[in-house]
Amino acid sequence: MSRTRAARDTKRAGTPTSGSGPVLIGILNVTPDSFSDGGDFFDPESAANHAATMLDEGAEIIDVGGESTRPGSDPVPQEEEVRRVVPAMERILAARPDAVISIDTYRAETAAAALEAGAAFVNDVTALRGDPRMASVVAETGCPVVLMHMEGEPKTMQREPHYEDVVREVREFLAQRADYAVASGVRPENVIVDPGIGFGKNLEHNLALLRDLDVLVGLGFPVLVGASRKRFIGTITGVEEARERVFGTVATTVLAYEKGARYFRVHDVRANRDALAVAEAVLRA
Ligand code: HH2
Repeated sequence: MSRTRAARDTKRAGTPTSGSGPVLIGILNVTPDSFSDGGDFFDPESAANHAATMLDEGAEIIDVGGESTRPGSDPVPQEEEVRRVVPAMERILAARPDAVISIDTYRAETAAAALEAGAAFVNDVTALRGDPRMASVVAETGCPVVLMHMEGEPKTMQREPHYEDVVREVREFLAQRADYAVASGVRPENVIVDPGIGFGKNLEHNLALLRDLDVLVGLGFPVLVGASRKRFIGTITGVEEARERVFGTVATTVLAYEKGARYFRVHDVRANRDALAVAEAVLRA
């Protein structure tokens, strides 16, 4: 067994999904066009430096993505996605061999390349619908997978999203996708579900999902929330600049934690870590 593979398997066995308490996932967008930090970490060295900072600030997982899924974005070719994420991951793992890395992709080939390079998690915004081979890659590797709800696709998803009952529909979708994952050989304890804040949802939909997050927690899988710096926070606060939406983001993190969410995918690790530490202390007092 290669050293990378041995280290990776040890990490998978001890992934934070098996513990308790909130888990912060630091976002690393190796893209030129992400909505809040596009271009900032496009070269492997700045990506690795930023990952190290987020790990030092309290992130337990680094989520590496090579394609923006912001509203209106276009897909990038699969080979280009691999060219972006794998060198960044290798650089991170060379500097921090214990880092737990998640790969943010819906493509099986990209996931397989990232897992081979040492990733321990797959974050699939299409919940295994984007590529028919993704479920078997995840099942064969035995790694945790995030199944996210998205209505439509990034290019068009924010054009008048519509639901009869957004919470019920998202719950049903996630239950079905979890069933599909398990039927495809993914272990139930490796399934994480995510309402997909901002993915085919207007302000009202996002607020309903955050308010009723306990309904999704009731599915019995750990819940991940990715609200960091998103548009709806700017709509509420009037903060136009995405990277300045940290205070609004922290409010979503604390409320979601109180409702039972377990994973928090954030850009600003330190602010969310401190907020979660205080929230956890109060809830456990
Ligand atoms: N949000 C984004 C990307 N990936 N994955 C999960 N599981 N949940 C999310 O809410 C989520 C996600 C979008 O945010 P970001 O990565 O900051 O932007 P971009 O897609 O423009 O790179």
